[in-house]
Amino acid sequence: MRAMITGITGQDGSYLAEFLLERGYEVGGVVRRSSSERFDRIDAIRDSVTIFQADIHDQTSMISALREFRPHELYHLAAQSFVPTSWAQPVLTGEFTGLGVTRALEAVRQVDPSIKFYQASSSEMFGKVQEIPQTERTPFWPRSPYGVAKVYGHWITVNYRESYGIFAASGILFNHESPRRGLEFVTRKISRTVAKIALGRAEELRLGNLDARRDWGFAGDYVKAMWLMLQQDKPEDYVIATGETHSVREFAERAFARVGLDWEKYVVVDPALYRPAEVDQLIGDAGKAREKLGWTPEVSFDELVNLMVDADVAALERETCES
Ligand code: NAP
Ligand code: F7E
Repeated sequence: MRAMITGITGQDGSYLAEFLLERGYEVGGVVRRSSSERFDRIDAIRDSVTIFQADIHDQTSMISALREFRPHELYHLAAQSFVPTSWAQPVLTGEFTGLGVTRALEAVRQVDPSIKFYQASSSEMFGKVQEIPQTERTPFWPRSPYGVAKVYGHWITVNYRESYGIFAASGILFNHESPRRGLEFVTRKISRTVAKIALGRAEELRLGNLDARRDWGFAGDYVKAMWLMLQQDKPEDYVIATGETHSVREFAERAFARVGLDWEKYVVVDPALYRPAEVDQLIGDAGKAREKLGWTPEVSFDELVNLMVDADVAALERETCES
């Protein structure tokens, strides 16, 4: 089996590539050209995957990559994925995160409509939540240009399924984190800064809205759900979540506790980090995924916080030894 991943250099792309390689897949990765290559997340598997230079902004390059690699499955993960940037660059976010999905689907339609397609939909589509917990049937009310673009990506995936019979499935994934999470996202910002404070290299942690609540899981668990969706007889959409919600404050409290510190002594609230419109609380019901895919998350909230803090402490200590 051959699988192609757009966004292979990102958090999820790197875990998914490892997961597929372990199952004997040949893996191709779409990487856009930039002045400096950023392959750190896939360093360990760099020689086991085939890299194709393409950009989801460029239809021709997507078609060429598929023509050359001829995958059986395409996991479309590439996107502008940081919510605050979507207010700073709303048009670019619409292009990459929204229309990029159409370009990926068009490439499938034109090259080989039997390629199975996975779309990385998001709990940000629920935004101002219309029911608690959120399921596949909960109406969307996105609260950022990112969320709006993801709603477009979600519906164009459904539309290509209905229009052309493409095996296109959308995973509505709630927040999932790991030591490979980008440093700008709140969980990694917390784990990294806590590690720095514990090692005497920082004095405070500046955060925005401490009351925001998220359903946080471990990325390694979530990529398995992506694969399971493409192994079913019929393409469908699934919510992937833990079913627990925690506040940013709780995440910070646990992270500081892991290194034996009191969070209240170090966290500074910075109103500049508040968002123009906030998603106050998310909690998903992954009952359908449990029943139909046999999927359940394995890493708990406490384990997630601990493993992220431990990884950042270890990484900083390694950096010290090397310098
Ligand atoms: P991420 O770490 O930000 O990775 C995004 C990837 O997309 C990177 O490899 C990036 O490449 C690539 N990319 C961005 N623009 C591109 C372009 N124009 N052409 C080609 N590649 C481009 O995101 P992630 O956390 O792994 O998330 C993966 C997907 O799931 C995203 O679509 C995200 O929106 C969605 N999602 C994430 C979560 C979550 O909690 N993590 C939840 C729901 C949905 P560079 O290295 O070149 O920047
Ligand atoms: O924010 C609050 C912030 O940036 C989480 C993306 O993967 O998950 C992610 O989107 C919450 C928000 O993730 C800071 O206001 C407080 O309420 O870690 P985040 P996100 O916006 O939930 C979804 C599912 C995706 O699809 C996205 O691609 O934390 N918060 N203080 C802060 N957030 C950040 N980043 N930085 C702070 O200092």
